[in-house]
Amino acid sequence: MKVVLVNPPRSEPEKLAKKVHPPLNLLYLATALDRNGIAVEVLDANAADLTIPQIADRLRVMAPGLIGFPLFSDIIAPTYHLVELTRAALPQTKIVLGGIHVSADPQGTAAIFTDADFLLAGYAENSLTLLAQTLRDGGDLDHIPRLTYRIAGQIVTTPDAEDEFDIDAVPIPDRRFVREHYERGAYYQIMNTRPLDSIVTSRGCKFACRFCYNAIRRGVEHRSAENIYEEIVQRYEAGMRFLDIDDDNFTQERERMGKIFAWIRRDKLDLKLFLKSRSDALDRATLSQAKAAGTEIISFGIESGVQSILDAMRKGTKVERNAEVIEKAKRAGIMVHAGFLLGYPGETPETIAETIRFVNHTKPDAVSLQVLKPYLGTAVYEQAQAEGTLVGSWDPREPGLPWVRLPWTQSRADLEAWAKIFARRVYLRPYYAWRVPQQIVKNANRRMARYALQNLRGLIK
Ligand code: B12
Ligand code: SF4
Repeated sequence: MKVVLVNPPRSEPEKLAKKVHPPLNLLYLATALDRNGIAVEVLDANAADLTIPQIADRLRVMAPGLIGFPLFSDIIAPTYHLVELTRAALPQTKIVLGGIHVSADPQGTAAIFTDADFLLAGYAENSLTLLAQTLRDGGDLDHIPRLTYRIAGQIVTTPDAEDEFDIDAVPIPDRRFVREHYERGAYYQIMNTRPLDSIVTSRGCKFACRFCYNAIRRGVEHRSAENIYEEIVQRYEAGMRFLDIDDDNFTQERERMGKIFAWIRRDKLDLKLFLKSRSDALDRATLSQAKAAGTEIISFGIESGVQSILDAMRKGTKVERNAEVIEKAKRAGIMVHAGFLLGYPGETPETIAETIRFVNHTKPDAVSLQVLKPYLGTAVYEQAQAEGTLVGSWDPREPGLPWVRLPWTQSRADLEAWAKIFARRVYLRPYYAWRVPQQIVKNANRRMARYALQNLRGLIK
């Protein structure tokens, strides 16, 4: 029996994305299946720019016994359509869903996705292997942890297993499953032109910001420095020269980070790194270590320029400290990306204006802004539900994504309009109007030029 794991297209697939990374979630799963003797393929429809009907056609030809789809909340409606088309094309094939959205609400998701046979919550290297083995060899399903399925019309979920997760024992993901996309340079980060790979060095987060999807994960697990470095060297030897460390908080474990930076320097790896960090995790010394090891960009989840909003989010950071770290990172010669969240309860046009002032004062090299999405399982989702301010739902059969109403907003479009004002007041200022073309020319980065033009058109429309 063959398994096919499908990475669905991102939202707005017709547009050039800021980044396209290898689907590590599916590569981890495929590697586990392969090691256990199960035939498996990965269809990265995001990297291949396939449309939903094209994916269903491909799957019909591949004719697997089991198909796995990850569920990301943001693209739940197209993924629902994809599952429907797949069911129609392959009536006998079993379908399993997994990933973040499933983990947040397995039973609710099963009730909606009636074309799926199984849902697996949580990390699924072991459980998906057990499921594939059981479907191949026969046997009971009830020994598979965190599995949701139907028996006689009833939705049932098996218990969690306390035992199983030893992060250093999880095999390094085998990139050969998506070799063609590496070979044609389909994986990239818009700010760099070197051959890119990404790695994940931990799972979960010890903080509990009220908007963050990490709320649904149990605890946090960190790979050891040795285990991570083995993967870094392997990817370096495969020709990769830009490494995106996709953890939300790679910098949190300072000792581990220090060892990795020291080994990169010792072995003179010609690598550029992209890290994500909380602003309170870095000081001048770590920034200079990071720079010396090749760190080119650090992305900070700044979220807001207003202290009362950061406090409401339980972000645990300070506006002044955020400003300081942006300055220190830039001084250390590292480019700064700053991410902001618009529309958290308590936001007003005045707080948005204050955040714009923060950006224009601190001048990160790149800025991105998201309108708050109340993900299932987050504290802000529950708060909005309790206060009656949650509008819409994550049911893919309903139009649009849910949002949180503020006293001064009539629709999600109001927040989107403010997001556009924010982007204009930041990116159309002389600092960025000069800086972005400078970066494009300096790096001879044609993809970034196309991306900047695409966004500029959006801003002036
Ligand atoms: C790298 C990354 C990307 C990469 C690669 C995505 C990928 N397919 O791996 C790129 C840039 C392509 C990307 C795109 C998108 N991403 Co992204 N991405 C991440 C990031 C930073 C790391 C993901 C990762 O590798 N984790 C490590 C792996 C091992 O853990 P995992 O993903 O949870 O996978 C495990 C389990 O969940 C489960 N599992 C996962 N998938 C499946 C599938 C099946 C069938 C089964 C059984 C189990 C299973 O098993 C895995 C192994 O144990 C996360 C944030 C984070 N730190 O997790 C956001 C994140 C997952 N992305 C997110 C989003 C929204 C998207 C987009 C939808 C954005 C958009 N609007 O287009 C697209 C989706 C397109 C796509 N199909 O990839 C959100 C999801 C939120 C949510 N509630 O759904 C996150 C959490 C970021 C955030 N801040 O909120 N992303
Ligand atoms: S926003 Fe960042 S620090 Fe907060 S819980 Fe999520 S990953 Fe952790």
